[in-house]
Amino acid sequence: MLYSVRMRAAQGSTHEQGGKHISGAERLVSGELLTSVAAAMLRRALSHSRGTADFINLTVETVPAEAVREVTCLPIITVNTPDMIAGRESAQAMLIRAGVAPVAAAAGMSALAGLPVSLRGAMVVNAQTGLRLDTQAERGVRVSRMDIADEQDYLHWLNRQGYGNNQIHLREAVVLAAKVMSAPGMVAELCWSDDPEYTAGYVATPAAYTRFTQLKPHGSPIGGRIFFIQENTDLKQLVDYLQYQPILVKVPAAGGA
Ligand code: WAQ
Ligand code: MG
Ligand code: MG
Ligand code: MG
Repeated sequence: MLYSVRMRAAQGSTHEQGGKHISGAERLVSGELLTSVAAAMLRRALSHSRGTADFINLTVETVPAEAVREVTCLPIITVNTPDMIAGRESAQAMLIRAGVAPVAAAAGMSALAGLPVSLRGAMVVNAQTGLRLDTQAERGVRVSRMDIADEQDYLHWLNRQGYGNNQIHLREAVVLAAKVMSAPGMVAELCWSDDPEYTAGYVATPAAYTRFTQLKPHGSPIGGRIFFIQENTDLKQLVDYLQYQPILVKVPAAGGA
């Protein structure tokens, strides 16, 4: 038996009543870790760079171990971009190489760049037309029920590539991207953080998780994600998979990166 632990925190009022999204997190852990993981999520909501939460929703649900599927995380590539403009150009080019139509890549990029406030989840966008398919407005689709299969293996794998212990954004994003790219019909993902001090973002494709060191202006509290999907994808099945399919992410077999 595993536990899905999900947290969402807002300021001003609840998310539903228009409060400002502060922080969210999702884990899939064993019973021994449950209380410490839940406590860490509360701490995170109460001391976040986006502000202090005054509404926190913490949800714990059991997940049968038989339902869990394993996926392998993507190789990580870092591209040092001199500024945000160069970063966005490179990211857009990478989306197109992954099979997103140029018009859809451009539409996605401007949708994310033009957000008035952060989304809490991701926009799902048609990779051919660039049209947004989910109807969830500022909520977006929130991926959950995923985690690292073995924390020590994962930290070693990251360390060997020069990604240290404190890179919590990277650690979480690599796990999320692994689940997202394993979903049926997924073409690519584009992301940058809503944490004001965190300018890096990434494009995930079936081949790699490519980070760009600057995808948004330093100090901007607006971030989000876009999932570009194939035209004929069953949207309900896809969203179900992203929200409910329990996934544990393992590192590539030794010998790989
Ligand atoms: N499911 C769907 N969308 C999500 C989720 C989720 N579980 N978590 C976050 N988002 C969306 C939401 O719109 C947030 O506003 C946005 O992503 C950014 O979330 O150095 O830290 O947690 O390699 O701030 C990327 C680069 C960091 C890491 C991303 O995102 C690296 C990051 P944050
Ligand atoms: Mg978050
Ligand atoms: Mg996050
Ligand atoms: Mg954030």
